[in-house]
Amino acid sequence: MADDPEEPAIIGQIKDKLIRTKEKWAEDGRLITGHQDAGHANRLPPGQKLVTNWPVLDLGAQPDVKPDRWRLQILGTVENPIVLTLDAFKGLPPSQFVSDIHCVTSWSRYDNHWDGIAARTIIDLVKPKLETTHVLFHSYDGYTTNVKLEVFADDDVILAHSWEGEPLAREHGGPVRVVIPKWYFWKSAKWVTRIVFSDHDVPGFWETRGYHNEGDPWKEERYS
Ligand SMILES: Nc1nc2c(c(=O)[nH]1)N[C@H]1C(S)=C(S)[C@@H](COP(=O)(O)O)O[C@H]1N2
Ligand SMILES: [Mo]
Repeated sequence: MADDPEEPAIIGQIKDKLIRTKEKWAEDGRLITGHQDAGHANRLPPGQKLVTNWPVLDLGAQPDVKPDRWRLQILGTVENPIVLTLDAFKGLPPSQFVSDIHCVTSWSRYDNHWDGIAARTIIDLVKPKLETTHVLFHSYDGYTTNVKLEVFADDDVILAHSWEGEPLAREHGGPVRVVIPKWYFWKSAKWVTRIVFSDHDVPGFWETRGYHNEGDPWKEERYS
């Protein structure tokens, strides 16, 4: 429905050329060093470069989601599907985590301070049914990305509304984004609006365009 504020229709404005370039990188296996660091001997995963700024990556649209219009729908194979307003979301028990960012385009950024609601808190709230194996995130720009339930349930995963003590900026996914620190950053959906629990895997935006289905930076799971 075009006039449904919860149903993003921005996907038509996305940067098709940029997406084609990244698909081509995936085809060519660009940035793959072939060196693994499964034991995390180094803090910086193979092929990554440390940055101190915070680059912005998107599909060409940065949805302007007003806090009072923001909704988070959590549905699928759960006992308690729920729709949260931003106030209700922020009323859940809070968590704070510090984590490193590793982007597949080869930059990493250390020690990011996040405030928000832990994935574990969300999981306790909605209670995934036994058959649940995967989670798919949907964003206001039409972006999607998928992870296994166990990846979402990891104890460092957060739905962040603040970074370095300030509300998360619009270009970085505010009001609320997902942060999955152990995976490349494309798995961390910005402007998240829907979390669908499922008994099967549904590949997301980049996962259907040549990116790896998992995304472990220590194994260089960049492309499929
Ligand atoms: N909704 C949405 N989430 C997204 C993306 C996007 O285009 N749309 N890009 C992904 C990619 S590829 C990366 S590297 C990070 C970038 O986050 P940043 O702009 O805050 O650095 O967001 C991820 N989440
Ligand atoms: Mo990325």
